[in-house]
Amino acid sequence: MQSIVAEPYDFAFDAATTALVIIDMQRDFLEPGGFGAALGNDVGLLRSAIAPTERVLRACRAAGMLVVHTREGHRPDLSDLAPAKRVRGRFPTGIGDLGPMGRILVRGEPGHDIVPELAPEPGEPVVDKPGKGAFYATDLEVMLRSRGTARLIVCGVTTEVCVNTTVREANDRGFDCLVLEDCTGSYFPEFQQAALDMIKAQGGIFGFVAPSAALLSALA
Ligand code: TIU
Repeated sequence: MQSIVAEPYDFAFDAATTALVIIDMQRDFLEPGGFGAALGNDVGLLRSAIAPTERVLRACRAAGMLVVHTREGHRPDLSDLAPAKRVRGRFPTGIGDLGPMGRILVRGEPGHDIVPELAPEPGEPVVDKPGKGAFYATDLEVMLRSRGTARLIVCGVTTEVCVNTTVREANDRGFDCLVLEDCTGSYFPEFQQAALDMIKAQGGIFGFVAPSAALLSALA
């Protein structure tokens, strides 16, 4: 076992039973003209997560860790899009509508792709999810359990939405989660801090939080 300096206390892990999970680092959330922008957000606030996540991705690949990528999005016929999710917000351009990067949050469209800096390599599982949590209506759990994965190192966007939802789902399923704070991002600076605090408070009620440098030095 190795140890990463984290809050509320050190996170013990070994490469064989730990997966790096990168949540929804998609053009739809990180580039202008996608879903994030359609919701009225400044996507520039999320882009600081790309470079540190790139470094973490390289280090975890070199350590031989399982790397899983997730993408939020829907089938082209929108048959997996709950009506409540489709209409929520009453925005003029919604999920399935045509935007500058193709149909918003629809699988196969340019906006649904992971940003080029973090593109999956052949053999790395990509989990397409219709919800905010990566365990809901996906095969993520069976993939992790089949490989003996016990703990997750989590990066991605947004911190209070899909990262938090996924960490809560993982925690209830018995996975130990470490969130790398600089590898996450929120459209709301006040939510960024609160979302990280919620994970590590109360003795790590949902998991652990650390800067990516702490993981990189443990793996070096
Ligand atoms: N809106 C927002 O903050 N996030 C999402 O809709 N999805 C994810 O967080 N991936």
